[in-house]
Amino acid sequence: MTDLKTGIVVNLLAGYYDVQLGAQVVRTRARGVFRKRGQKPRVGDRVEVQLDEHGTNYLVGVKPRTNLIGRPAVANVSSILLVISAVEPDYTRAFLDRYLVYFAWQGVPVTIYLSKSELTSADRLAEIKDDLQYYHSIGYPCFTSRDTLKQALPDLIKPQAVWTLAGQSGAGKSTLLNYLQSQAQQETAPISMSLNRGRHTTRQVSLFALGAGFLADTPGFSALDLTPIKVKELANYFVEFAAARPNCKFRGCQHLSEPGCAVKQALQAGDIAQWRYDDYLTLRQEITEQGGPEYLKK
Ligand SMILES: Nc1nc2c(ncn2[C@@H]2O[C@H](COP(=O)(O)OP(=O)(O)OP(=O)(O)O)[C@@H](O)[C@H]2O)c(=O)[nH]1
Ligand SMILES: [Mg+2]
Ligand SMILES: [Zn+2]
Repeated sequence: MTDLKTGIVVNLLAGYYDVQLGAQVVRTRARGVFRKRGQKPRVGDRVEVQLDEHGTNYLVGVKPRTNLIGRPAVANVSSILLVISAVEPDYTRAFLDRYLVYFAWQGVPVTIYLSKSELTSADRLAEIKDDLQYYHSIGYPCFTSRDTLKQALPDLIKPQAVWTLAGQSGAGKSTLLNYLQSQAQQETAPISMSLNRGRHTTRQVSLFALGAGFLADTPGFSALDLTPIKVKELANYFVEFAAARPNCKFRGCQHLSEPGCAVKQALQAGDIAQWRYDDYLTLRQEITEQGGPEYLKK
């Protein structure tokens, strides 16, 4: 009997699992018992590895997960690093709010990074930065300089934490990862190419060591299905609404046209941004309509 070691799955490839054990990465195979139980280890899973007498490493156990997010999935996501580009694809508030609602629903904190800021006009950049100031003020740290992010991020990543890149195809997730972690050599491609091919340049999930934990590259979770969210709970995931909500007159206030609504008051006072409220209404409608938006039905 050899001893068990605990590590984290950093890569999946055709039946093999690469596991970070201390400073080294070992290639392991899963015991058949997993398949029988219908259990599939994922990148980010904390696992037990056993070296058998023939020198083969076996993955013999998966520890309980805190979450499992996206497709392909990442397990135990502790924070999201959301990459939003100023252009190509163009910055939109609606898109940003979709992501923020989704991850708030999943209970995972988000840090925002604006890419390609040098490709837009000074006026447009100022508008986007005003928005980011707002997001920052409601609790989402925002970075617009990759140098500043590179300085700050390693200290933000707690031991063993799994930070995960999210954002649209072509936003610049892999480009950012390659900059933050020089050992990562992830493929990147101009947006026109990735869109023409109708798929992401990055197609797998992989973890890269960063700070005391990891940063995962992903295809970005761009087809987010919000329809499983209960419509009555949606306002909870607009974090600044949730803060005003205890002051609404009615419990369970949906902030539509109820009297004594503190969210509507904050909106009128300019403390809640109008676009956030409009996006709340749009997402409410999407959730109540069957099936969600067209692009999820493909
Ligand atoms: N000028 C400029 N180009 C950038 C920046 N970030 C990314 N790019 C370019 O944008 C294109 C797409 O970048 P990727 O890093 O491949 O995008 P991605 O988010 O990983 O895309 P997927 O893997 O398809 O999800 C590449 O041509 C990059 O060189 C940036 O900050 N400035
Ligand atoms: Mg990529
Ligand atoms: Zn209300």
